[in-house]
Amino acid sequence: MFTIYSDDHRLHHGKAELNDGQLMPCHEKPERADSVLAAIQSSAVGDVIEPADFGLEPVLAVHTAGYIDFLQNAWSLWAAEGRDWDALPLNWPVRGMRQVEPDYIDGKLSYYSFDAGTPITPGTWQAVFAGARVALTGAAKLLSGEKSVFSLCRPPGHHAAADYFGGYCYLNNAAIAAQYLRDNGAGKVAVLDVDYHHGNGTQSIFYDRDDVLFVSIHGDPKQEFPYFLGHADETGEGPGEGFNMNLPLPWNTSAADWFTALDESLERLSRFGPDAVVVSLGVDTYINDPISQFQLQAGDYLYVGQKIAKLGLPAHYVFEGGYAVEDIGENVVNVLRGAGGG
Ligand code: SP5
Ligand code: ZN
Repeated sequence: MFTIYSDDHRLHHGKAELNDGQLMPCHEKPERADSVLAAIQSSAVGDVIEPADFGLEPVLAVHTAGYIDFLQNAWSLWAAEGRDWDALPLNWPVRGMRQVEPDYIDGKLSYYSFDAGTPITPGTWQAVFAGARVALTGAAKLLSGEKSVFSLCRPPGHHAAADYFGGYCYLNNAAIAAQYLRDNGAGKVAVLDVDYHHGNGTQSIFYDRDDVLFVSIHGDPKQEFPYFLGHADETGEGPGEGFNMNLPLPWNTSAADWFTALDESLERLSRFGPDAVVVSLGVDTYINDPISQFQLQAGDYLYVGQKIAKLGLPAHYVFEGGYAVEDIGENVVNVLRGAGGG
């Protein structure tokens, strides 16, 4: 199985996220991709290739022009104010406030974000645009007949919506890939999100559509980030009614209970009958993940890949979360091995 990877992810290396009431080193750091790449290179998963260029159009098929313009210019607007530390938002437009884009950069950061864990740095745009190219290259490979591919995207994407960033995510790589598949011949696409956190961005992008099914297994938003989306009663709207499925699970969920949810997800996915599946592959469901509370062990990830492969569908694995840097390489490789890559 091909892995698509670009070194440009290194251009995004945030200094700090707000966590437990303090600014602390970002969990989402370049070493995450190093770990996964090293594990792939030292296993028999397959070749690692560079992404191709797709321009901005397939990114603008998912994200608004205003948001992309913001991402491209945020750092220079921030630096023009004399700041040399990463840009972070400070407040948000909650109930009763208005959604009007401010002129000043600090206000724009607030308008286009939902948390204080997702810094914008000098190289963020270049890195996230490269990540989108990685995901698009993976999608293109699937369209040209590959059975399964892995896009080693960093930073992750599934928390990013059409017009906001957060949860360490800026561009929604999985959504960009799914939309590209739709626009280039796939009639129906399913997104299966197995990251520990709810893929709020992906859900919101496809919520009113019946051509892209979104299914997610994640920490119950009553307990877990992102808190404000991901409940079981979110089933889609308008034509999309019935094409969104959330399986929230409590803290300390065992591997056995998690796999029961996976079986249910795969059953729904199968019934949908998609032409391809995009897997938002987070391995923060791992028992030793530093910010998460599920209990999967390294060997369990083999079954994740095996069960998804049993669908018999072209599958595009897109890397999302997973913060136990020493172990995420092995966990990802286990998924890909299970899926048939080496
Ligand atoms: C892609 C992805 O996995 N994004 C996750 C973003 C989570 N950000 C919030 C993390 C809050 C962690 N709090 C843990 C407290 C432990 N002391
Ligand atoms: Zn996650």
